[in-house]
Amino acid sequence: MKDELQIAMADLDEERTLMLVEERVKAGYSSVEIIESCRRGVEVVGEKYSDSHYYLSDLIMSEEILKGVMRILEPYIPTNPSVKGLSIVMGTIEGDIHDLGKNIIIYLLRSSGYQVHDLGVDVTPERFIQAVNETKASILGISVLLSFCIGSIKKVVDLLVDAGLRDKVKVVVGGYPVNQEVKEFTGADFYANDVTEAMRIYREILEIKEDSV
Ligand code: B12
Repeated sequence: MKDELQIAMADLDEERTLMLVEERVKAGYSSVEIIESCRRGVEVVGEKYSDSHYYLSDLIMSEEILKGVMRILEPYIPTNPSVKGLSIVMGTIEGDIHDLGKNIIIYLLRSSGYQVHDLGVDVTPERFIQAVNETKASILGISVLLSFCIGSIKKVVDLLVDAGLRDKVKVVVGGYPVNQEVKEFTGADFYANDVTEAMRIYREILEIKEDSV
């Protein structure tokens, strides 16, 4: 079935994308479903960029449209009282400045009640460890879009082991190139390359934490 929202996003048709988002909100679609359609649209933008049908400016345009989508969705993201106070450190790994996906996940987590410490982009493995120490976070989320930066995530996990923190922190990696192989290579606990799976994982971690109390 053709997804009109995905197509509008892929065509970089801002007006139509935002109109369809408004329509879907009114029709009762969840924020996660709407974001997922948009993400698939941006994926097509990336493919068109790779095929030289789109330019770098088009990638930047997709970012602008996605920000507009998030502005519409923000008031509709449901809160979950049981997550109050659970602390998460998030950042994009060293060498990588992609942050759209990370920011979407942060939006959703904060709106759900999680306390998220956003380290931004191009974050060194040492900075991640420092932040976990400072905040006593129990979840570390690392975003990666550039395949050649995946090695630095393994370094983060190794440093957590060296610091004696590995048992205290669940590591979640996310982004376009992550898969089971990346999870195993880096030593992470979970991986997600779409918003539905990402939010399922955070719920699962929450349940594990509640069971262990
Ligand atoms: C937009 C974009 C850009 C924008 C980024 C703007 C920004 N502020 O982020 C700009 C123009 C700056 C850019 C630059 C570059 N880009 Co770029 N970019 C993209 C593009 C088209 C979309 C990425 C995106 O934002 N998708 C939408 C979001 C919503 O999806 P997402 O990131 O996957 O996030 C979702 C999930 O993965 C997950 N998630 C993400 N992070 C996390 C974290 C956690 C903890 C969890 C749980 C989940 C999670 O949830 C999100 C919500 O659904 C992709 C193509 C693609 N298919 O991904 C290329 C792509 C990632 N870029 C690429 C490249 C090569 C570059 C450049 C090197 C280009 C250049 N020649 O200069 C530079 C890199 C600069 C750098 N050092 O980082 C390649 C990477 C190839 C590779 N495998 O290594 C891609 C795949 C394009 C391609 N096909 O060639 N890019």
